[in-house]
Amino acid sequence: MVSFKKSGLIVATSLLLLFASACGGSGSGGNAQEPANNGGKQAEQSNSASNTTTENAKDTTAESKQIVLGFSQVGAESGWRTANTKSIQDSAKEAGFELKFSDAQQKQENQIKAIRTFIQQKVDVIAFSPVVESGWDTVLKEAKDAGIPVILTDRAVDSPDDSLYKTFIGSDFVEEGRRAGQWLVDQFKDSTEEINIVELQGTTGSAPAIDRQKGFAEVIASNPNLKVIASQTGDFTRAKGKEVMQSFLKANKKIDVLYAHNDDMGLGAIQAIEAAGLKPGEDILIITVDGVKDGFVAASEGKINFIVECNPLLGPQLMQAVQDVVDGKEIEKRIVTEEGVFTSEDAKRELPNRKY
Ligand code: GYE
Repeated sequence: MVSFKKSGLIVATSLLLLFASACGGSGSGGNAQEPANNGGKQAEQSNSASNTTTENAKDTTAESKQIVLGFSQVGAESGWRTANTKSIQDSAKEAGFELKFSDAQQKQENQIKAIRTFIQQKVDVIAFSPVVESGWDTVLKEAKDAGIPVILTDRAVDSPDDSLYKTFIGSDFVEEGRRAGQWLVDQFKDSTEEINIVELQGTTGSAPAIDRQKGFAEVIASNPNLKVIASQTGDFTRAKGKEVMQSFLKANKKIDVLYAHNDDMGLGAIQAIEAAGLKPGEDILIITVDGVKDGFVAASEGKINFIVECNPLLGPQLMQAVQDVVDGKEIEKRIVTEEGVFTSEDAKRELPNRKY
């Protein structure tokens, strides 16, 4: 096993809390100025608003008919997802929207069905977090033809036709992978021995799994000693994370580092590592992504060494985008969320402030 360099940790710690560094901004802006096409819905709405008697004549929007938002969620696979769902439900309530919420249980076919139902119900806006990147063009065209604007949240689609959605609100997953890789590169910059890494990937074909792998691989390539010796999906769940880590441990004598694409898989893997009589965070260094409370607890105990934050609280930004689309305002084609990174030391400090 590789001894963990404390000095490196301290240096990393002092460099951290890079909130809003690479993210926080408006993205490329390439098509950012594309006018929102509301397919005639806005006209309908302002007509009905003008028929409504208002107490405050100036505030016509507040008197408009209630906005109906259809939202298709991936599932309930992780702590991140639970926090994301709550954020969406709370923010819709706060915004005064009617939310039609559908849980796809991690199945694309369920999401497609839900979107078709929303189209039939003539909701004002459809938002969804696509479980995988591919295979959305047909149903998105159906929404477009029905004049219902679509907003992507959390995960992207790989469709070349970006007129099929108004915006994509979410993290830069490649950057998250790079941050994970950079921490590792920094830890082992003076090391001459081979470092064996195992990787627990997220759901196969999902944007965060593809991008977190890509960003990580890109950065660790700078040090040929850093070798990914096994990489398999754990579907973003604790149970699968544990199961796959067990098989990694069986098949490989020397594992120095675990990179898990989310906290939940990392937490499952910790159970497997402990059951094998090893110390997570010492015998095997652990890097995860998300930063949910349970991840923070494990990090503050030294079992996770480094967490790359991925913010699930997308509700307020989503509701703002929904309102803007309904109002016919121009919105950015890409809205990137702000996030940071945390070592065990940071996690100890931050834990009491963690909201999810
Ligand atoms: O990291 C993971 C969840 O799409 C960003 O999905 C999200 C990911 C998150 O299951 O925990």
